[in-house]
Amino acid sequence: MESATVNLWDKAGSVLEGNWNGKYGMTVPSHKLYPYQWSWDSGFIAMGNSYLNIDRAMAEIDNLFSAQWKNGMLPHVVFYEPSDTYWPEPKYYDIGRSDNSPAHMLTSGMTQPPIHAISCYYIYRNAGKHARKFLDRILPKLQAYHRYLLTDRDPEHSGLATILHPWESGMDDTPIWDDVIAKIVMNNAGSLPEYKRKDVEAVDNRGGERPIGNEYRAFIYLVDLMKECNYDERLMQARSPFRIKDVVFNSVFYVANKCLLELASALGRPESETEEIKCWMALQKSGFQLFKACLSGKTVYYDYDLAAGRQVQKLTSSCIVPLFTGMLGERDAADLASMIRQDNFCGTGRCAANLVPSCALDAKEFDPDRYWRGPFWVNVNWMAYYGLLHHGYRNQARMIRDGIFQLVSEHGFREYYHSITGAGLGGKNFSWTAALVLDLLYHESRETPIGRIMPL
Ligand code: 2M8
Repeated sequence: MESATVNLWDKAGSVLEGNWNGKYGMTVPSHKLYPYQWSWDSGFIAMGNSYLNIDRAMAEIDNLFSAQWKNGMLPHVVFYEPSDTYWPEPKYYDIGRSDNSPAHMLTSGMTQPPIHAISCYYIYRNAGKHARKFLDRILPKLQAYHRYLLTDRDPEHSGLATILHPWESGMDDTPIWDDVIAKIVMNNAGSLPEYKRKDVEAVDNRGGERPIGNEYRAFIYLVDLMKECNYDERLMQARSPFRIKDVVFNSVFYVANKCLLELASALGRPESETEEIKCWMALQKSGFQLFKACLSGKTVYYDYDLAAGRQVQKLTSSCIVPLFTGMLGERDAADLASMIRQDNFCGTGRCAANLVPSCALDAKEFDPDRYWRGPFWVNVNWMAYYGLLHHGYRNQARMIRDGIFQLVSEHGFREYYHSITGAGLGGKNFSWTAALVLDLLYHESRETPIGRIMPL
C-alpha cells in the first residue's frame, strides 16, 4: 500500500479501537451520540474487524445475537448499561410485554437491515478454521432471523420483508416516508408524545442536521403503538400506518441469503436448511418486481407502501441499491449505472465528490446537510461500489471508492457528509465509515469476501 492509504488504514483501525467496549464485547457507532450496540452498525463493524481482529469481529456478532428474540427477531439496539446521552432510554421499550423478548437483556423492540450473514461470510473467509465453532453456533441463529423476516414479516408471502418503523430501515428520515409521517402527524395533531430529546444535544446540531421535531414525535408514536400491541406481529401489522416493503432492507437481505447459503454449504449444514435458503432467494427475486418501475424509459426501483397500496415514487439513493444484489439483468443494471451518472446524482460536478447523495439533487426534498435527506452516507456508497463493480462498471466504481477516500482524508471518519461542501456531519469517529474504508482499502490490492460473493 502507498503511504496515503497506509495512513488511512491506520486511522480507520484506531477509530474501531477507540469505539470498542471491552467490558461488553461490542463497538459503539460513535461515543455520546450512539452509546449502545446498533444492529447493522455492528454488522459493518464486524466486516472491518475481520481484517484487524477476528476475535472482536466474532464477539461483536455473538453478543448482538445473544439478544435475539425467541421468534428470531434481532433487535436494532442492545442496551448494556444506561447512558444519559441517548433517548429513548433502555427501559422505554418495555420489552417484557412480549413473551418473545429475552429475559436477561434490555433491547429495542424492532429490527434493522439484516446485514449479518454478510459479516459472518467475511469472518469465514478471513479467519479460516479459527471461526468454525463460531459459525456452528451462529448459523442456526441467522437462519432463524431470516425465517422470521420471511414469515412473520411477510404474511403476504411476497418474498419481501415489511418494515414497521422508519428506524428499521436504518435511513430514519428519508423522504420516502414523508407522506406516511405527515399523515401520522395530521391524524394525531395535539396528541403526539412529548419527551426530551438527547440526540440534538449529543451532536452539534446548530445546522439542524438531525430529523426535525414532528418526524421524531411520529417515530415515538410508532414505538408507543408497538408497545400497545405488546410487540405482537399480527397486531402491529393490523394497526400500524407504517408498513413498507423497503428496497434497501430487502436488497441487503438478498445478499445476506447468498452469504448464508455459501456458509451453510461450506459447513455441511443439513440439506433442509440449504433448500430453505434457495426457496427464499427464488421468492425474493420474484418479489423484487414489486419495486420495479419505469422512469423516462429506464428501470428504477421504488419502495412499496403496503398501507397505501402503491409504490413511493421518490428519487433517493435507495433507487439504485438493487445493483448491490447482483440479481439484475444487464439492461436494468445499465439503467441504474446511468442514473448514478446523471445530473441529479453524481453527474453535475455540483457535489463535493463523485458519490451518490441520499436524495436526488433536483428533488424538492433535497437538503444537503439533513441526515438521510441529501448528505452522502458511506454505507450506501459502499453498496453502490460493489454493485457497479459486479456489473462491470469498473471506472464508475473507482470514482465512488475514491470519493469516499477523499472525504475521509479531508474531513475524518464522520457519520455523513454535506453533499455540496463535503463537510463532515453528525457523529465523529464513526465506526461503520471506518470499517467500510478498511474493506475498500483491502479491495485495492486483493479480492475481498464481498467481491467473491457477488458473482453468485
Ligand atoms: C441512526 O438511527 C438511530 C435510531 O436507530 C438514531 O437516529 O437515533 C441511523 O442512521 C441508523 O442507520 C444507525 O444504525 C444508527 C446508529 O448509527 O443511527
